[in-house]
Amino acid sequence: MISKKLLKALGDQLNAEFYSAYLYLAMSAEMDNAGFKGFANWLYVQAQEERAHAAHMFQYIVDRGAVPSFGPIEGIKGDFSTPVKVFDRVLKHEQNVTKSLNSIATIAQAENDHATYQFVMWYVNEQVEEEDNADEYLTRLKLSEGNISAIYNLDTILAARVFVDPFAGAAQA
Ligand code: OFO
Repeated sequence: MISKKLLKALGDQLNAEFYSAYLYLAMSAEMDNAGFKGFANWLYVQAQEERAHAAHMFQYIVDRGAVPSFGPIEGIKGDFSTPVKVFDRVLKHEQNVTKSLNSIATIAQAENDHATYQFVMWYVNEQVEEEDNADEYLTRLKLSEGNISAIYNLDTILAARVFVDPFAGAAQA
């Protein structure tokens, strides 16, 4: 049986994963209309990944015999008019996500809920890559500022990203 405290934390994280998907879709739309099709593609794929994170978390909560609360998903605010502004926000956002996942792991550990600890550690470890990607692209964009061909070069690289379900092959109830 999952504790109320852990259920609340996982439910909030489920909401946060949907918020992440929403955020990345908002950024993708802005980048697409600003002519950066590659950044738009990367962000759209990121939104697909966030929805997969949410679906996996939903299934875990249900498999533990619980029902998450479905609170409202926060609206998206922010200035996403340039790639630098977008990736600055992506990095900050992912750093915050890492903090909340770490705090779920801490609660699970304190409650000796090893299953939830192990479950959430997949997300914690995934954040290393999420932060690293955002940091790398932000650094490259800052170095390229004013050099449109360098920015378009990165845009072309990110256009190649395709969605791969991170849980493909994982057992689903
Ligand atoms: Fe779900 O990993 Fe980003 O936010």
